[in-house]
Amino acid sequence: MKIRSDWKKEELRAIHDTPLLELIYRAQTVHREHYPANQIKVCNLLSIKTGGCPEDCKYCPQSVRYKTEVKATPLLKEEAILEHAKKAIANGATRVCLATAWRAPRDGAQFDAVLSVIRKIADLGVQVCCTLGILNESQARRLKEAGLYAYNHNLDTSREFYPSIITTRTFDDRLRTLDLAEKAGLSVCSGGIIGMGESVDDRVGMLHTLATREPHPMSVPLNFLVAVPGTPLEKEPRLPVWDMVRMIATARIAMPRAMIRLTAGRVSRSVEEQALCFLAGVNSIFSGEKCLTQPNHDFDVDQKMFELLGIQAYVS
Ligand code: SAM
Ligand code: DTB
Ligand code: SF4
Repeated sequence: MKIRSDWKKEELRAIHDTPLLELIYRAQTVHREHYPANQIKVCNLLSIKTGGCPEDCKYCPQSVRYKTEVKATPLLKEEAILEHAKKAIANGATRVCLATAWRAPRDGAQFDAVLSVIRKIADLGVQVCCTLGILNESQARRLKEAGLYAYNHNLDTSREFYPSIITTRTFDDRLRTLDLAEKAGLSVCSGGIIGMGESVDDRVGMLHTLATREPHPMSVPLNFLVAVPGTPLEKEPRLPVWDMVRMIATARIAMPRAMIRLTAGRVSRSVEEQALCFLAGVNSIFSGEKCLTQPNHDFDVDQKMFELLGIQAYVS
């Protein structure tokens, strides 16, 4: 089937609302046309600069505005980052993603240190991704020159709901960074969070923005909100897995070639729930003991799940 970037919001809403079993069947059918069955890409995340962020993203325990257990720490040393990356590679990760609690990188010693470590991790033979906030053109270019493979920058939610979640930067700022990353030749990774109190129209709206980009993002991370104590969203109710399954399946059908990544929130989900997500079109996860600041399944736990489900690590 042709890859489309001309989706109407109503079409995506109709797909999203399809009876569940038919929706999963459709998504799995599309999945198998574009990707091998039973294979999941394993990525690994590392927060290289934690906490102390000036932004006000209501879900985030790293914002200085909220009183959470996260302590601000300086940029990790290169050796510590490399050691972490080597361990992830030894455990089967084929992509390592480095994250900083920054609004945007500031040019100078810290950004240069990030460029240097990207080069060294890329030399280990793995895809390197990073998520450093808002980029300008020269930063995007220098990241590419340093050997960066992908840039992660999430839309997080719909254009309409966005101001209820973040006020310190706009939805259009986000789109601009994605455009710059793409122009610099970086693979674009962009998705969002569900379970923040948004409506179904907001969820579909976010997918619509992603699926009408040309080309589509190569990776679409979908996070379950981790409701962290101290953040304004700490009391948000736990989301039924069916909501995530519908999002994943709609994303898979609308963006058949994208890697759909099940990201934050897996630790509080059973193997059965995760298997439903795989069936609906997920073909990538983050593995390793931490997401950024919150717990995640370590490699051995995911390995057991893979054995149980007969899944192999997808190498791309
Ligand atoms: N500071 C940079 C930025 O925001 O662009 C990069 C790191 S930021 C933590 C990366 C993404 O993590 C956010 O856009 C959001 O989608 C996700 N995230 C952060 N906290 C989360 C939470 N509590 N639950 C789910 N996803 C979360
Ligand atoms: C993404 O979409 N989710 C990851 C990664 N990209 C950077 C981050 C999840 C963070 C979850 C909360 C925490 O661990 O602090
Ligand atoms: Fe800062 Fe990123 Fe957290 Fe927003 S999501 S508060 S920009 S670290």
